[in-house]
Amino acid sequence: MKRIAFILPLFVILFPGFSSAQVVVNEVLASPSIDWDGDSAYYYRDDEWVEIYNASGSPVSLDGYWLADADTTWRYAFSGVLVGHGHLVVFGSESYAWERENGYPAYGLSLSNSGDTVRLWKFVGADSFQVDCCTYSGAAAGTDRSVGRKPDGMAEWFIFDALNPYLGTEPPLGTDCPPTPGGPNGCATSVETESWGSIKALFR
Ligand SMILES: [Ca+2]
Ligand SMILES: [Ca+2]
Ligand SMILES: [Ca+2]
Repeated sequence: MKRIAFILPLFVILFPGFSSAQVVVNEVLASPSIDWDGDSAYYYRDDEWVEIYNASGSPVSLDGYWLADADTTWRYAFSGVLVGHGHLVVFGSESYAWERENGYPAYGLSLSNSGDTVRLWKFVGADSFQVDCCTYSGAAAGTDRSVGRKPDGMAEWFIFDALNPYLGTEPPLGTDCPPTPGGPNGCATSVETESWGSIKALFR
């Protein structure tokens, strides 16, 4: 027991920004104005989304992971396996379909545009506990802005506001990066562009 008690604080000291949960809420888009779920139609309920992320390097079974809103109304139950460092998005349309299928109040993810809380729970046998929780502000829920961890899985949150710049100085701050449902948070690296640039430079 003593050894565990020692290792944990050491881990926190070495990785102070790292979230201790294995699967975390990684990015949230509460106020869509475009077709984010790809069904060729915009709908305020269906095009909201929540991204989860496996912060570990190993696959995690998502059986028993449930998504809930501020007052712990169940919005979605995950299944399948999330690969190490993998991202998974739940759109409002999927949440709505799950609620209807399973007899829950059907409102989709129900992410308020004036600030809200997203909860990730885990059921293990008869036990259940909250794995992760994200409360966002109204500024972070501006139209087509997402709010999330950067880098993925870490403790610091930013606004991904390329589609609707957030100029405020109150954190979480804007990044000029676009929302990234299902992909790493932040601006995509331009490795390919840079490589091509350096090849061209050789022939100048
Ligand atoms: Ca909303
Ligand atoms: Ca849509
Ligand atoms: Ca993302």
